[in-house]
Amino acid sequence: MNCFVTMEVLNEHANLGDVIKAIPKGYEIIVVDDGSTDGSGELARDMGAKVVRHPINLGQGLAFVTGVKAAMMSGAEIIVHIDGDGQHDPSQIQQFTDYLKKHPNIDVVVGSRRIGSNEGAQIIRKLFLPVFNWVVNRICKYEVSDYLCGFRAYRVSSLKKVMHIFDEYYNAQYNATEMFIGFSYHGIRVAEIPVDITPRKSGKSYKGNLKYGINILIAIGLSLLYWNKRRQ
Ligand SMILES: Nc1nc2c(ncn2[C@@H]2O[C@H](COP(=O)(O)OP(=O)(O)OP(=O)(O)O)[C@@H](O)[C@H]2O)c(=O)[nH]1
Ligand SMILES: [Mg+2]
Repeated sequence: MNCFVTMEVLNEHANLGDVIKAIPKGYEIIVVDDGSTDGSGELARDMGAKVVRHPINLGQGLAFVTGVKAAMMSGAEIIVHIDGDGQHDPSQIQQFTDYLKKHPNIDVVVGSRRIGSNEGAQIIRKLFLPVFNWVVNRICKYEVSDYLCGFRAYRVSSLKKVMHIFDEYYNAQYNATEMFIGFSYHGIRVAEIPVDITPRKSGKSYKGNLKYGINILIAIGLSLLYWNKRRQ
């Protein structure tokens, strides 16, 4: 199967080299350079990744969409998404693709920091993420423990069913909620595996806590409206 790894980077020069180096052999790598000014894109290109560049910063959610489109156009069948900030362990990529290969009835595998280790998280996130997770599980009828974890693998066939949501409405930074609600409307089966999240070695999170929480609430509301409208 054609397996791709995609990631978005905004000024991650100090972290990106270690991430790319640790990606197992056999995966095509697509890096979306989301308007970096520190040479992140050039570094990725020098290390053999395909780089798509946004000349201005559009946000992680939109950069994810660019990465998915680039991978689809290159013939991807499975896409593993990983952050470029070094918080995920690239050696775990193979566990995601192995899972999909062994379980033909599963379409999306999401990493879980709650069943893995989560020393990289801020306390406030540890408190409110389970609440959002509970709400989205009730809506989707999934039983995942950490749907907002960015370390995931998708069959491209499942992404094709939900990507149109980003043509009509999008949140520049976030897209997990929209996709998961879409997956559930399409009967797409989701499983989870434990992953380990470590603190960033360099730089700090671009996402604040209050802004993050409010945006997820907005995403839940708008996704419900969007997907319910399509059902009628
Ligand atoms: N937040 C943010 N991240 C971006 C953007 N463009 C690309 N990224 C990349 O998206 C990845 C995740 O960014 P982070 O800000 O660390 O967000 P996160 O890891 O989802 O959340 P934290 O738990 O707060 O670290 C990194 O590789 C960033 O470089 C952007 O506009 N905003
Ligand atoms: Mg991060």
